[in-house]
Amino acid sequence: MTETTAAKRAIITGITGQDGSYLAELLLSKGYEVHGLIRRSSTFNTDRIDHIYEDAHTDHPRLFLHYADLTDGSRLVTLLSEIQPDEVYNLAAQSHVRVSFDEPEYTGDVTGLGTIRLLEAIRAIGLDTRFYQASSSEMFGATPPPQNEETPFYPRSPYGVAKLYSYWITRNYREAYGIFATNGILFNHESPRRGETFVTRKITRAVARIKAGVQSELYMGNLDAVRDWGYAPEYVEAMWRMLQHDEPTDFVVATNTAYTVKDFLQLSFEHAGLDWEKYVRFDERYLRPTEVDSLIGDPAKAEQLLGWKPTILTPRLAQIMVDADVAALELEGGHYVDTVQTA
Ligand code: NDP
Ligand code: GDR
Repeated sequence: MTETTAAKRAIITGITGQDGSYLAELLLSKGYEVHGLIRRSSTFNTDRIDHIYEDAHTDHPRLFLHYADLTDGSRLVTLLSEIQPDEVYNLAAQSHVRVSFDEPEYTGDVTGLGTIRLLEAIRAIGLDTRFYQASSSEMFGATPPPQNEETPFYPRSPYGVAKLYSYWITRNYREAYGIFATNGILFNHESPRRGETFVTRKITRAVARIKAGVQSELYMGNLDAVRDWGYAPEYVEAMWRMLQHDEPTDFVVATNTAYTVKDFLQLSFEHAGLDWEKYVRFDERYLRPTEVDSLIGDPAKAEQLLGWKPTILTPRLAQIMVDADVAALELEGGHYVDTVQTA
């Protein structure tokens, strides 16, 4: 007799985002049934997952999409009780730091209170599930590097403050109710799927356009900020490993390397044979009222307890992203649609 084990069932909030799309791929490759929460939008917003979507009418689909929003608590209760997931990955957020200064209340509602709505749904239903919270190095803010799990927090934006609420409420529900709830404190991680208004993608997309002759200048803010940039597909592997660990605890995920925005400009432009100083201009609208000067993470705990180690570091990352943007532009025949960028 053959023994069959039921596939694990996971919910991913933020499945249409950079990380959600890579995590969905990873879980599907491991045999999971994946349920993604998506927002209703007036235009399609599933570009990053279209290649893995299976029509519900096909035989045995394993990816299901449900309309939901982190501001709608009753919808979360309904969905969680219907789906009965083994694992919940909370990746949804208003995730742009600069935008959080423009929309602080909304950011608090989604990026902060959204997490308690999910955790309350789990508690109220009495679900036996494992919970992953997408915490951020932005919580360290003004505390100097290197940062690890013991470093004191000092957030510097409405986004960072909202993430800190989510971090603590995740710990509180773990301690108060015994929920298997884990914080992954992830440092910046990028990929060709990175949103176009984050600094790395803004740069690599501009490099492709400048090389193709469809853009002549790139307006930027603070070039001196130091970041620890890793590769998103490797970071979603760390998320999954956290929920397979035998006990819930919090982990820093980072590469322990440091580059400035200026370094990233240089690496990206040079890869395309261009001199960044000829094209980059300053625009103060890209500055933040309070900046996070330097984030460099120490991932020793993740390496020791999860066996997780990054292999793609910033110089290679810049090349991967430039190559992908150059290829995407060629595919579109050089006619990249110009979009309005205010962040
Ligand atoms: P993205 O901005 O690419 O994706 C955010 C996701 O959240 C999108 O799917 C978005 O939907 C969804 N979302 C936004 N608002 C709501 C809402 N009100 N209700 C439901 N869903 C919503 O982020 P990343 O993939 O880069 O990051 C994933 C998570 O990890 C985020 O929480 C981010 O803050 C956090 N993080 C990211 C780091 C990074 O370097 N990338 C580092 C540390 C933490 P839509 O597509 O419709 O906009
Ligand atoms: P960050 O990422 O704020 O670290 O948050 P972002 O790429 O937006 O900025 C990184 C650094 O670059 C500087 N910068 C600019 N940034 C943008 N976006 N646009 C510019 O033109 C520009 N010029 C200079 C910024 O001032 C900053 O110092 C990201 C997000 O993914 C969060 O959700 C996540 O939690 C953290 O990383 C870890």
